[in-house]
Amino acid sequence: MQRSNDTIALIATPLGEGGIGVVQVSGPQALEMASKLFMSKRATSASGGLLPEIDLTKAPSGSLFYGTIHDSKGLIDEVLVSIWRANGGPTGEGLVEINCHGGIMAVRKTLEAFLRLGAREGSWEELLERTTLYVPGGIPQETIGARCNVPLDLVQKEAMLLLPQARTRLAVKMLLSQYQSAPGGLSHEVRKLEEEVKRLKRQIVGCDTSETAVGARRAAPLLEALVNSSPFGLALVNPLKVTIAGAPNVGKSTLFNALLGEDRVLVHHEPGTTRDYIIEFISIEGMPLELIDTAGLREADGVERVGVGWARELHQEADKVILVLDASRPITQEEEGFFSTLDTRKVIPVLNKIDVGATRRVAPTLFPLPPCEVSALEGKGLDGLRRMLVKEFLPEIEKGPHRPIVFTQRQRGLLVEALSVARELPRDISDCFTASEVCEKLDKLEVLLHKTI
Ligand SMILES: Nc1nc2c(ncn2[C@@H]2O[C@H](COP(=O)(O)OP(=O)(O)OP(=O)(O)O)[C@@H](O)[C@H]2O)c(=O)[nH]1
Ligand SMILES: [Mg+2]
Repeated sequence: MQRSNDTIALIATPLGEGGIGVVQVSGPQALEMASKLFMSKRATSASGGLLPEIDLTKAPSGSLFYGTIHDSKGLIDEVLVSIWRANGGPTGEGLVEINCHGGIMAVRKTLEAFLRLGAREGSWEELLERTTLYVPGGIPQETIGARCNVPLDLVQKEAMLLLPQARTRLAVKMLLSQYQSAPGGLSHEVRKLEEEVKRLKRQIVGCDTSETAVGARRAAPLLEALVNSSPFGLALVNPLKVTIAGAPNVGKSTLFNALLGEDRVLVHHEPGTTRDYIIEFISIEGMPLELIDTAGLREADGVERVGVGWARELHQEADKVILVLDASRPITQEEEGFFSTLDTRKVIPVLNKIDVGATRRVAPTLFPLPPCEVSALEGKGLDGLRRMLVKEFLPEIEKGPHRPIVFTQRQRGLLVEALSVARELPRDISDCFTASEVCEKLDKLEVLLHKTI
């Protein structure tokens, strides 16, 4: 692994009110700098004379110390400091993590103290760039040297960068699974394929070209399975946008609150109550969804007109639109007018207020899907609607998060390309391909697989 020769320091937690704030320092000078600023509590609270000060530069990797951080002006904060040495630490170089009290001042001043000693202010992405394979629970003694200082591959870095934004437990599990690079993860699967392509390339010299080509063609179904996992993986990390559309007063906000499980937005019997749009995240079967309540669609004036304009734009951009109809009254011409402006493929029709009386059937030709019958007020029929919202992901959810799953557009783009190259290879040995044609395709395949991880 290439070592960086500067030491970076950064605030790893969001600045603001909170219990703790963490400053991380990584690089060849990290431990030395920390030992200049840190004073252990053992040295200051001894009952029978002072104990010798702890020397962080000599302390064992993975140890944690309680004490204080000082600069030339005096005490900054009472802290916990953990340290890792180059060998066996997550960044493959000295790493110090200072757990300060939360808030802005203590964390900022601690960072500044390191910057004054020569550290450069870095970013979390930069720290990740230096991060090597981390084995939870520590690296077993016998594998030290073999496994430590293995830089994270691209897939692992992407997983780490996306983890803080994960909104559901399923998304976290999926990302951790891909991060661990163990069998069953995306990197592992792609690396295996790459090794196989390399092996076939070596074999092609002095061997039957057609057989090699047919062997390489076996990559196609594996790549296809990876590409097919991408809608699920992408939706786990980039929640689908779901808007709630409909005429004023049909119960959009009531439904929004019911799906969210709290009274987040104002509900009123007067049409035109919601003017702004309101965004909240919900989880259905572990799938994160961005749910957006909007103004009721109708010809309006003034502020309401602006809200209706926004609503129309949001429905255009949405991945899915829950179209709410009022079961207690017939569909109006105005409603039919805006139905025609929606992309019917993404519409999930919902017939609300079924508690009021006999439900009215919507013409089956109007939308590809039959409407979900619900009472947002009484919470009836909501499970059916929830299932409908994640219908296409149910088989993937069933298979679980611990398998190779494509979760970024970058990975998807490269694997789609690799799949099309694999498909160009012959299915059986009767197809005539020259050795140089097969070699060219294997080269392309190898490059694409290599770029993915
Ligand atoms: N009986 C019954 N009433 C409902 C139901 N859902 C909503 N309502 C009532 O319908 C009225 C309008 O509800 P809202 O949720 O504010 O309707 P909206 O579509 O958001 O209306 P706008 O914001 O004006 O576009 C309120 O009086 C609700 O209590 C339902 O399932 N059954
Ligand atoms: Mg409303």
